Amino acid sequence: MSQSNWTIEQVRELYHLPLFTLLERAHEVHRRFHPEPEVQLCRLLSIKTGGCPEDCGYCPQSAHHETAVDAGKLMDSEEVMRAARQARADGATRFCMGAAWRQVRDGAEFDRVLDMVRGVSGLGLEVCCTLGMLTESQARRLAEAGLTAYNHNLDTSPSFYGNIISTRTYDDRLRTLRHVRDAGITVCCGGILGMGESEDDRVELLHVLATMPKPPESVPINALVAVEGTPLAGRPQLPVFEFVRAIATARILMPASKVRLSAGRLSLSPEAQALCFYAGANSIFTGEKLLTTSNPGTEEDLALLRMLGLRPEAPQAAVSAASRS
Ligand code: SAM
Ligand code: DTB
Ligand code: SF4
Repeated sequence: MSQSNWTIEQVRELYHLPLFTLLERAHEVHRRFHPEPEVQLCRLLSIKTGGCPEDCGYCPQSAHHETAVDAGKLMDSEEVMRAARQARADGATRFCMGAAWRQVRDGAEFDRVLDMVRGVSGLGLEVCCTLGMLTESQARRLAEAGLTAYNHNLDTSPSFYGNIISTRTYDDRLRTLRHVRDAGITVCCGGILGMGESEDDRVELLHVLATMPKPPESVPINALVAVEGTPLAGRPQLPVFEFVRAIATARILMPASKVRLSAGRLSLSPEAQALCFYAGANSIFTGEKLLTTSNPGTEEDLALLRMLGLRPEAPQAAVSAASRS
């Protein structure tokens, strides 16, 4: 899919349609592009936790905030492989490794991450990493190691961004995303809703995502997990219908992408999650932990999908062939 020419007015109009009109349109697009009643299960692992020099206002891993998260070292590769095998056994088809780094530094630790990418890819899983900013050559090395996707979120609109993060700019984010794209790695890029942004900020974020030279193949939509000790602790939850509107709009704007109902599901009822799936969400993280915060358990999620007549997405044919070797 190449660059789309949605205008900001068109996106705003979609977002503000009567809810059922928006849902109908989104669901129709969803059925056309994703005819199977499937939801991809992904698993997250924090391979390097806490002590991050960035000051992202939502993040429990920032060294700028006093939270219950302690800084740790880069995990051992064998331990990572154990977690990836468990994820595959639990039905996940994508494994995402996160590090609380501002940017990747060349050296022994990056070499170990490259080994982890090779190892997880060898299990037949899609492999995603989120490691902070990347140079062109680092993106190339990740691609060579077999990385499927790189997650790097824009988080919010360009105008609201400065209220949340001061240690890097929107343009820094866009630069890394370009490096990822140029290296031939698929892009995973989305945002967080419920940080105090306006409806128009949500519209702007969706517009930026949808009008990139090529839209992200994967769009994670996170509901803020308001963690104690972060500047956003105590923030009231976003009304569910705002969240659903953002998912439906994302589905219409980026029809072929995976829209991922990401962090914050513990604060969404089964009914709210069902609406999100109807609106076009077709992926979740499973397992009791995201990176540092809690998430519904796998059994609970499988029961919810069953109840809704949805099923976990099966591994792709090529991927399952790799996993038999
Ligand atoms: N340090 C890397 C970076 O910022 O790109 C990777 C890890 S970072 C934790 C990955 C993403 O998690 C962030 O971009 C943000 O969108 C999301 N995230 C972090 N804390 C969150 C929270 N409390 N609630 C919702 N999403 C959160
Ligand atoms: C994304 O957009 N959401 C995931 C993934 N990308 C890396 C991370 C959510 C993290 C939630 C807070 C935590 O558990 O620390
Ligand atoms: Fe660091 Fe990423 Fe958390 Fe920001 S979101 S503080 S860059 S780990």
